[in-house]
Amino acid sequence: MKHESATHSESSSNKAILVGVRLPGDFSSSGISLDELTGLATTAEYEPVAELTQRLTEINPKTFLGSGKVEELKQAVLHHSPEVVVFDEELSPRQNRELEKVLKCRVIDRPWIILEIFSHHARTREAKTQVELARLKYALPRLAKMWGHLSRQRGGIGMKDVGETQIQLDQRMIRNEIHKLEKKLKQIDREKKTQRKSRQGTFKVALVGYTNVGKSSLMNKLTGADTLVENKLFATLDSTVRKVKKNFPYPVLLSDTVGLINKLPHDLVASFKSTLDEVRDADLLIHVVDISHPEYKNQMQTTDDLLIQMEMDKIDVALVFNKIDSIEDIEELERAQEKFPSAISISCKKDQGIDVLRQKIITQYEKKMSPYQLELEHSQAGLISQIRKFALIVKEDYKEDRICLSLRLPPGGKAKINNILFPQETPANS
Ligand SMILES: Nc1nc2c(ncn2[C@@H]2O[C@H](COP(=O)(O)OP(=O)(O)OP(=O)(O)O)[C@@H](O)[C@H]2O)c(=O)[nH]1
Ligand SMILES: [Mg+2]
Repeated sequence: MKHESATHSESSSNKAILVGVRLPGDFSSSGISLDELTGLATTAEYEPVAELTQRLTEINPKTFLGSGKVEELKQAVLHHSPEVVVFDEELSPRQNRELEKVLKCRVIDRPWIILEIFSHHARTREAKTQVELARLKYALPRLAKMWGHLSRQRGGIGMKDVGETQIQLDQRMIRNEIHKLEKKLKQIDREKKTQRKSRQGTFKVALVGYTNVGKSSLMNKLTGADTLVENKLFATLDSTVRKVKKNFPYPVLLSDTVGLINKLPHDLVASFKSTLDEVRDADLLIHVVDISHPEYKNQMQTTDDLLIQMEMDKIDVALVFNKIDSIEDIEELERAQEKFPSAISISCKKDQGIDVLRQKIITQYEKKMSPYQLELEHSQAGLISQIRKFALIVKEDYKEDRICLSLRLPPGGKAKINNILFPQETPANS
């Protein structure tokens, strides 16, 4: 896996021991891979120093792992004196507490490390509110334990903004805080709804996919924008929407958004509703896959599953295989292309296949357009330039008493025509 390694040369205080398991009922023969957890840990600025894996026949309700493995883990903790032990699964509050007691070391699980990363990467009011809400919801049932976590303010990432005051908060106050954040999000939601309404009548394309597959890179390629691209998990947390006109016969709204990952904390998905609504509103999804990644099939499956969970599986999808420049096994690419013949293979890095993808977007757009006949007075001829901004004018027929236009309109185009013809009849902020 390609991740930036954290630089902790001067300090070893961020050392982490990673723990992965194969859950009961999972009979796959492949080894237990901690590559992704390593990526999450390094992105969260920990330095993985040891790994421990176990196939579980049953989950111990008290300590998650069997007693022998817990003992082994205890020895590893004594040996390495890490800052944290990170589990690749979600632990129950009880398991988390017990493990900390036995190991005498801070224990965090996969949802928490994802929340730490989100918290660190959140920039906008919306993202910050969403992450804070998810963090508090996660913390609530774990309160006794979280006091310890929240008070131990590690330098570097995550918990800083939780602050001293929260240590004194009781459950009721956290509930109040959750309530406040939910209200704030509702307000943000309303604002975004108004924004989305104003975009009616323009074809909307949303980039979706696993984290780090190259969504923002593709956004930049298609728009000429400079959205943050980083070899980091969850570099993007917000939705960026841009109007693309260059090389398209009519403007397209393209949105880049937060990446997905396996075992995404449930509260986080729920909290990111307003960010993800940008995707829900799209006419076409571009599902970007990093075809050079050894786990690309699982990543595709996770993305498909999450799209279903988020009720976005009814939207048309164009599949894109990115990073073909760094693929090692060319036969694997051929197999993938055979299995998904409509997929478009591209490389953002080498600028390959982008034109083919652009053409595909145009084809999909045109498929969604419906024919429409419009008659205008000659005095309304000035409106044609406004109509041309979003509709395809197939024919302009200047008759003696009127102008007859044969149009092809995108979804929402009729409402937009009405807005242009009768601007005063549409309330501005409804
Ligand atoms: N080799 C290669 N690397 C690429 C390509 N496209 C993107 N990358 C790299 O992949 C990494 C992730 O790219 P991003 O565009 O930030 O990916 P993302 O899907 O937006 O990631 P998140 O926002 O973190 O979910 C960066 O290091 C990019 O330079 C490509 O075509 N080939
Ligand atoms: Mg991104």
